[in-house]
Amino acid sequence: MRRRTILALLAFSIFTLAAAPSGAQDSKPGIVRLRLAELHPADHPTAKADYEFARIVRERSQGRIQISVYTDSVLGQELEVLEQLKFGAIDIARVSLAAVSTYAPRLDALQMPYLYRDEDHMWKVLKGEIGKELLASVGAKGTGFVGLGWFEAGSRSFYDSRRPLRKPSDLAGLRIRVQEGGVMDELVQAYGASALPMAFGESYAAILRGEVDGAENNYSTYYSSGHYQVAKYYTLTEHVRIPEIIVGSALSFSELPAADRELIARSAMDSIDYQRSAWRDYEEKAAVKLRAAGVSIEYPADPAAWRAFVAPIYAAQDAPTRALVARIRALK
Ligand code: BDP
Repeated sequence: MRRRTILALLAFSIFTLAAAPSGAQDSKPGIVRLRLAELHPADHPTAKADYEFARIVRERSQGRIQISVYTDSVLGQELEVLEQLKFGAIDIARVSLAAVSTYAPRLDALQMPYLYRDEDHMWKVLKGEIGKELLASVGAKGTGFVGLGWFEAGSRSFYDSRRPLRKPSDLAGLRIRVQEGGVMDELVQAYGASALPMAFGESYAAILRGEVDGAENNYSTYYSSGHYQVAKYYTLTEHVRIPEIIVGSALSFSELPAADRELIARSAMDSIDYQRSAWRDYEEKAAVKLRAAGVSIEYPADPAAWRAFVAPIYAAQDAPTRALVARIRALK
């Protein structure tokens, strides 16, 4: 409650400072200052790539467009950040695609469990026609957003505080934190567990207090968030790849000339390779640190048993989502 009040005040004060388009009210004429919200700490590969994105933008604009990166959720949790993007209090956010899918439902297709053959397949989708169409759907009239680019987020797996999850029925009866927005609740329920949607920043305490038994996330975030300290059984179910997305505020962007909007969007796409390589490095380091911390990391003995639950989730999607899934699957 108290935290929310502080956040609301913070949002308000930022709003009053930034009600005018960020650049236009800068004291130095011609300088455009933009704020980017990031949930992760500064050494997380995704946050590092935010800085790289800001560097590229600054370099290409010869110092004219300056993006300040705010890490560690200081500007709010993801859904709060998206609300602030709508009225231009925040100009850019790096968030999980699941959060944005609340506003751009076509993104549901990218959250289907066991969708891709592998990481390269996902990147073929994101960097190709489908990725372009989906970024456009994020920027459709009325959403309040502009879709700028994608980042890697590995694959997500389940972890819990009770026991290794050796087979799907080990999840039965557990309470699992899921992202707010997105379709992961359907999968968790299919495995017989209860899905508790919750802001990411609240999940560590919720596991610690025993309000939930576990959660699901990628290796890097499981490590960087310290969740491994309170839920030490990590089972590599690798049930979904949910990429990160970089979104702009349609309001802030409407104040920029088209050339600047293009420069920023191109720079977001051009920071992907840096981010993917930072991601790989960090994942390797996280794996070593997790093992050293005594975390139990197991591959399921029978991966097919986990996959056997997902068909009804695909079948429950609307026709446009199912059509997109078919195109994704057909992409070689
Ligand atoms: C992490 C994403 C972050 C999400 C978080 C979550 O990087 O954007 O908010 O998962 O589970 O992997 O909410």
